[in-house]
Amino acid sequence: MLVTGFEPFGGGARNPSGEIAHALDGRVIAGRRVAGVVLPCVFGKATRELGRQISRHRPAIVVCLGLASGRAEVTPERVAINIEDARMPDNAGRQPVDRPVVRTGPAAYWSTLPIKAIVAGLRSAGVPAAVSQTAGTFVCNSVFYGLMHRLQRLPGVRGGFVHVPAMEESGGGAPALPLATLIDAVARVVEIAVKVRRDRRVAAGAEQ
Ligand code: PCA
Repeated sequence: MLVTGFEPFGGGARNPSGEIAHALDGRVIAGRRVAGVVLPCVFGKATRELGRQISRHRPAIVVCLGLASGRAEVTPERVAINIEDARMPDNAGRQPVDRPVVRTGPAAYWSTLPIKAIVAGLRSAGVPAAVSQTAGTFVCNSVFYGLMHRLQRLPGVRGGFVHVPAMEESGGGAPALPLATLIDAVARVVEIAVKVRRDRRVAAGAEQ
């Protein structure tokens, strides 16, 4: 199992996604050892680092995490799109506009995580959750697309992306959950991803 998060970006002091990955590093969930890694919030560099970590750990499942400030729910992403379009600079000052992630790649890739089962499992544990239909066009979507592009060559390895809300510990006015709740939620996501191979067939928003 590989779980990744990001370093802080956009002037934020902390990023729950990286802290969750760090907290889960070395844990055993559903019999699988988790490697937790923090990626730089830099277009291209983050995806290359993810690739190195996949080669190193040879995971059966990859769950990439990112912060979606403003969202109140844990949101497994349905689809990665082949575009980078940044409304603010990444941590290296890069700000691509209308640039494909992979020049010769298809328009989009679907997550191969059981996103509906994940939403239902989180809700039944009392964690607000919803399927998201877009991971945006910043570094998170770029890493998600790069992940799914790479997994085309690794049959049997499943993966996807989950955005998390801000954490209460950061303060500020954004909707937020305690970091401990987010860590538990992602542990549950990992467990569901291991156990559920065929997703539930129920419309997004009607998972429970
Ligand atoms: N969230 C940003 C990039 C890094 C992160 O944690 C995003 O949603 O693209």
